[in-house]
Amino acid sequence: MIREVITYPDKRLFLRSSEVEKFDEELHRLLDDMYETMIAKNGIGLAAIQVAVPLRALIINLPDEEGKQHKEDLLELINPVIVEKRGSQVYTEGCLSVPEYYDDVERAEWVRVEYQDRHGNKNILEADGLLAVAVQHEMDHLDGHLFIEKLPYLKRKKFEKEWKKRKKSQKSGIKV
Ligand code: QAP
Ligand code: CO
Repeated sequence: MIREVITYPDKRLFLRSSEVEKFDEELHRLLDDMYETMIAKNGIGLAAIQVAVPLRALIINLPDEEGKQHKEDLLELINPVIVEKRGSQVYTEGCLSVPEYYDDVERAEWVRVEYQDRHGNKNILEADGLLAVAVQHEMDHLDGHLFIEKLPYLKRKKFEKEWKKRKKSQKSGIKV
C-alpha cells in the first residue's frame, strides 16, 4: 500500500524515532509499504518517519548506471548505528519530504554501519560514494534531522524564501 509522505515543516519530521523491538509482521508490512511508496514517488531512499511512523527503520534502493532500480538491490536497515566514518564528499541532495528543492551537502565519504535486517539479524554495511550519502541522509531522519538543516546560513535563508513563495502561489493557485 502506498502511504502518504509527510513534508516540511511537519513537526513529526523533527522527532527522534524509537528503536525497533518487534521484528514482526507489522514491521514487514511497514517496510513493504515504504518500498512501494518510495518507488511510486521516484525516491531512492526513505525513512519510516517520512510515512509518519517514528521507528528506526530506513530503506535505500540506488539505481544502476542506466538509472534503473532493482528490488534485489534493496537495502533495509533497522536500528542502524554508524561505528566508523572517514573523509568527506559533497553531493547535491534532495528529499521526498522537501519536494523540488536540491542543494549541496557535505558528508563523510565512507561509513561502516551496524544494523539489523527485517528479522532482527545483525549485519554490517560498509558504504562509500552515493550509498554513503544515502545512508547518512536517511539516518539523519531517524534523529529528526533534514538535509536543509546542514545548509550554510545564506542557503538556508534562500530555501525558506523559496518555500514561502511556493506556499503563497499554491494558496492562490498560481503555478511557479
Ligand atoms: C535521499 O532522496 C538521498 O524533491 C533520498 O521532487 C539524497 O529519494 C539519497 C525526490 C541524496 C542519496 C543522495 C526528491 C523525488 C527523491 C524530490 C530521495 C522530488 C522527487 C529524493
Ligand atoms: Co530525506
